[in-house]
Amino acid sequence: MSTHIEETLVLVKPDGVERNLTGEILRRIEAKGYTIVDVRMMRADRELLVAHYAEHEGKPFFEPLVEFMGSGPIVAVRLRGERVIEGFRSLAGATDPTTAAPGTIRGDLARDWGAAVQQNLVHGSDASESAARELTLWFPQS
Ligand code: IDP
Ligand code: MG
Repeated sequence: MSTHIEETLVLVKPDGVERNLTGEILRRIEAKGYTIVDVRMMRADRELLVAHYAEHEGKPFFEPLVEFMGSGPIVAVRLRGERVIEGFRSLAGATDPTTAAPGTIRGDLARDWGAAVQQNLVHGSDASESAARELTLWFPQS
């Protein structure tokens, strides 16, 4: 069997920090068996957020998304494990928290609040290229 240990970027978004769900989210990650390699709490400036979400520039939810992500502290996590990119996306659940499956972070803990942007608690990189790019943005020193 070949191994495929990799790293991904997880963000506990401002709604997750505000609702005191950081511990619950990290608990689920650790219970699954992934390794937290590094963690930092920070407020992201616009430059970082625009770079992070570059793929969504021009979409109707882009500006509300950048505003929401800058509205409060974020907890950034460097996560390591076998197929962790795919595995964390599975733990997180679908983007829309209303229809995200029960058992997932978004499905159990998030819902639609009628805001312009989906407040869905977490971000997780979606591929090895985006993980590498995003980890450099959020953990420039490591
Ligand atoms: P992901 O976080 O599940 O990877 P993306 O499509 O990459 O989802 O979108 C980034 C973020 O933008 C989402 O997590 C959500 O907060 C927000 N978002 C995405 N699509 C919409 C939408 O159609 N309306 C409002 N907000 C959205
Ligand atoms: Mg995405």
